[in-house]
Formats: sequence, C-alpha cells, structure tokens
Amino acid sequence: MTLIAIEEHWIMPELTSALEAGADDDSLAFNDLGDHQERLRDLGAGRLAAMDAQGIDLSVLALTPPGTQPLDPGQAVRLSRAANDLAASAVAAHPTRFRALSTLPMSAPEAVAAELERAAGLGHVGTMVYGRSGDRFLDDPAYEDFFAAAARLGQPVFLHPQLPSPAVRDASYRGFGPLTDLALATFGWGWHLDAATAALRLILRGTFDRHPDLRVVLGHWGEMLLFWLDRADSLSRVAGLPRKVSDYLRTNFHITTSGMLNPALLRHALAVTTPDRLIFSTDYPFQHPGRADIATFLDHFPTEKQKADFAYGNACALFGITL
Ligand code: GRE
Ligand code: ZN
Repeated sequence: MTLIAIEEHWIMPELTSALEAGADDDSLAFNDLGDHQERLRDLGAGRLAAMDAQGIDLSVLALTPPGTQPLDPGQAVRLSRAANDLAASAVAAHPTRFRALSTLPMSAPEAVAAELERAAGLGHVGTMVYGRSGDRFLDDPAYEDFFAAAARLGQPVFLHPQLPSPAVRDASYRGFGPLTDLALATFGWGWHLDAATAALRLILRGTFDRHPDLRVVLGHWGEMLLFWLDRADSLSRVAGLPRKVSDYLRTNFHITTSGMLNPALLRHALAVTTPDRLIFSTDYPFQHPGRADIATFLDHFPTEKQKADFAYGNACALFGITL
C-alpha cells in the first residue's frame, strides 16, 4: 500500500547557525542527539534509504522546530526564503519521493502572507507554523492576512509544538534539574499543551468563522484535544461561538500520528472524529517506526478503506498531492 508521511523534519545548516547565535532555545539540543544532525541535513540518498527501509513512498518535509520564528524579522524573511527554495530543490530532485511544507517568517507578520504565496508557487503543499512568535500568539490580528491567504490558496497550516514561553517555563516547568526541566517543558508535556492552547485560541478568536475553508493539522493525535472535547465544548458557549469546539475540530482540523503508532489512540480518535481526518506521519528522525511496526499498526484499522485513507488518501486530498 502507498504510504505518505506528513511530518518529516529537516534542517538547513545556515538556519541552525543563525538560531544558535541569535535564539535562546534549548530545544535546539534535540537536533544534536545521536545521529539526528546527519539525518536532518540529508535531503538525498540517506533519507531515501531510511524511507525505503520503513516502506514510506512519499515524505512531506518540514523544518524542525523552532523554524525561523525566533529570529529578528530581517533574518527570518531571508532564511525562510532560503529554506523554501532549498526544500523546493529537494522536491524537484526527487519529485516522486518528496513534497514540502513551507517555512514562514512569523516574526515579520506583514511578510508572512507573501512568502506563503511565493512558496505555494514553488509547489509547497502547505506550511508549518508554531503557536507563538516572541510575545505574539498565532491568533494575533497581525496574522489575519496569513490565515486569509492560507484559506484562499488552499494551503493547510500544520501547527507544530514549540518550547513554551520563558514565563510559562518558569511558572510550570522548573525545579528538577536542567534535563528533566527541559523534557517536561517539551516532549514530555509542555510542547503539547502549548500547541493545544494555540489551537484553542485560534478557535476562540473566530478564525474558522472568518475563514471556514482554513485547514489546520495537529500532530501527536491532536495534542490531547481529542481527549478534552467534553470540557472544551463549554468554551463555545462562554465565548459566544456559533459552533462547538468539537465541531471545529471535526471540520477544520486534521490529526496526524507523529510516530505514535498506538492502537488505543487510534480507537479513541475514531470514536471522537472521523476517519477522513487521520493521517500518517513518523516525525522523522525523532521517531523512527520500522516497516513491521507500521504494518502492525495499519492492521488495526477497521476497514481497508480507512486504512488506505490514513496511509495516503487523506494526505493526497488535504495537500492536493497527486501520486
Ligand atoms: C518533534 O518534532 O515533535 C520533536 C522534535 C525533537 C525531539 C522530539 C520530537 O522536534 O518529538
Ligand atoms: Zn515534529
């Protein structure tokens, strides 16, 4: 069966240097663990061999967090363009194996829509953003043109986790030593809460009422929101939204696995949203399920149609990919 993976990370050395010099983000250290650097940099033979070993036909590439969003506006614009050009050349070199999500200069809000449109013109099938750039949340009115452009251009917006703000880290994620503090603030918990909060804030800001065609992708099975719909629905009433939070989740959002191939999570997702929303991804190289792990997981789908939609059909439909 054809397999498309939609959250497959890469890095651009020039951006890594700029982030190391100019951004205070300790999660950058994750890119240096084991052989991650080498795997992240490789947009050629090594990555294709890893995909072949896993049985992945097509990878949708996206930069690793934090993208370019912690950089000053000028650098963010320049390096987002460079990243989008480089990703486009990787796709051009391997058109049957790669697509890409664009990188946007979120610290320069007035430049975001134009770069999204330029990247869409290069063939990027969507974009990856984070819940906040500096003190500016993604639901800030400064990004209104960006969401309007994403809806108009049919460019899905992948809302990826990032390190919580310094204030949130100080308030909630300290006291255990540097490594445990960082893990608690990131992959162990904080990343996911941060991304879920950003998604809820977009809903509460009326983003999907103004842009009903906007599509957002959440990783890690919906960043815990699929477990919280009964409680989150009451936000709609308080905020005066025309639809329930769960209704936005079921119509404007897609959910990807990010390498968490757990059948219990699949059963829950199928119970609270619909099979056309679920899409495979591995979160390469941070998770690396093998071919057998993937095959075993796919066998948990109740029907062949649902399995095929998860493996490639929903990704093709959402991102306009033709095989
Ligand atoms: C991710 O993208 O989700 C990720 C990283 C780094 C470490 C673990 C992880 O970017 O899941
Ligand atoms: Zn990821």
